[in-house]
Amino acid sequence: MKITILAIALTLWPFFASANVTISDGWARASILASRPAAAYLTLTSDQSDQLVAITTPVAGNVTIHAVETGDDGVSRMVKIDALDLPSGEPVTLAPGSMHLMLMGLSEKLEEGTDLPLILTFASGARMEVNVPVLGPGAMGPQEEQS
Ligand SMILES: [Cu+2]
Repeated sequence: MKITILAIALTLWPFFASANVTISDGWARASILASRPAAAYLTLTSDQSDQLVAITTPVAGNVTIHAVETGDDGVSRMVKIDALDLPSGEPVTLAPGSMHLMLMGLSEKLEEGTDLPLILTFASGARMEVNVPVLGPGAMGPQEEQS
């Protein structure tokens, strides 16, 4: 397993051959206020088809996977994804302007220079814990998104 950032796979069901998922390019954007949602991004590559079904973090009450869709009226909206498909061997990228992890109910704002722990749960039963760096607030920060 190629470890690009700190990633520890915890297998909940030892009798299942769980997919090997590589996480890369993980980061979160520093948030201005704890009361505003924050966004985190990463790239997932699974060696077997799997689904990302849940994300938790000790620092936020709720984490959802969002996609951004542009409606017929030309207005972009965020759409919740309950299970993110991870096709075998194909990188799935969450990046600004597109899919992202939305963190709601932060216990404190995300401080630039710290690490954000994320616990990912997959349909296969595998669980991974990753720490992603919190980068500075940017022009496309989550505070510009309408949720
Ligand atoms: Cu969102």
